[in-house]
Amino acid sequence: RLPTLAVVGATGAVGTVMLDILSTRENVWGEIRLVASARSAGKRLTVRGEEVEVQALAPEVFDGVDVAMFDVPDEVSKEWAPVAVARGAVAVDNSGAFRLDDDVPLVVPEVNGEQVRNRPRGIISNPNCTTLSMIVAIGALHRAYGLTDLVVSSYQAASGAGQEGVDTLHDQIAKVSTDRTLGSRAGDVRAAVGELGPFPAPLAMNVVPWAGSLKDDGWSSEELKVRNESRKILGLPDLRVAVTCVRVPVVTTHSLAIHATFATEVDADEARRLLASSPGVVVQDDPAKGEFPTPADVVGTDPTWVGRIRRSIDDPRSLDLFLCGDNLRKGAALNTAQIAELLAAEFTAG
Ligand code: 2RA
Repeated sequence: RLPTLAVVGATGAVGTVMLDILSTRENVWGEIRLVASARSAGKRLTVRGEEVEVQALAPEVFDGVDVAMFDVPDEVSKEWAPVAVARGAVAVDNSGAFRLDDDVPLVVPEVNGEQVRNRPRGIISNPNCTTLSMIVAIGALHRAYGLTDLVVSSYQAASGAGQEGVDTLHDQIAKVSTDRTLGSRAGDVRAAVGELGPFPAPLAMNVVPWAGSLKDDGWSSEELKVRNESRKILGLPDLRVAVTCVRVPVVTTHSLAIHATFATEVDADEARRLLASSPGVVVQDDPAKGEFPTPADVVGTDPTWVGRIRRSIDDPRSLDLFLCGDNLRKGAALNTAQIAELLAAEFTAG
């Protein structure tokens, strides 16, 4: 018997990408049940070429389910993932509700896939999209050189803030696109865009050094997630991490500029070769030909794209690089699907 999968949050931004991913990857599932809030119940969505009716979230929808994926807000996961587990499912959760729980593994299959078996609560967490956009490449470099310090600046896409973020960016771009005088006086873009939506400043014609909520000492929740999740996934509880998260006027695909320091000396050509041979990573690094990853070229693809790989001028143990990853695919739905596939293999093997 092929295992039964429930997709909770099937109608959201990540849920929509999930249905596409489930329709194009190898089919390892028997029944796929689509679940969402009562508001979306009754809608019909296509997965694997078949229309499936969305069911309202309720304890009974988990009966007979082997794996339940959650792409819902933290408070919904917190309440409902344990319900799915109590009904016999393993929960794979893409919210922040359980990521730092010691009894919940935080899994990236290319980096620490073996951790899926270590799940005392029956829950496995999927990392935040910003961590996920870099961690496959960083994990490969860590295996070779032993990571000691990570300095990260993110360039995060609007879709990280959901459909409202995407709609706000498009609305703002439409409002600033015809006035060619804009961008030359302080406040003129702010006056032109009107609604800020989920962002604290205009996103069109701008960059915004903020994502998430305010935490102690001026750090944002997003910056702390990148630090704490990287430490947990890499198994480096003392890793020194400094992060500045910035939102940029890109619809989808997060980019990160990284300065990584290792225990041993590094070599840029060797790093390029080992990244190029790592599953889930593509190296695009020929600046003489104008070749490096950009979000506009990477969006819609699965791998982490890495370029601008340089050995630090001042420290032979440090690498500087730039990478891009689709925040809705590897950054969310794809990684969740990969974790679920590891579970499906367990169930199928009996
Ligand atoms: C963002 N990482 O980009 C968040 C979404 N999970 O805002």
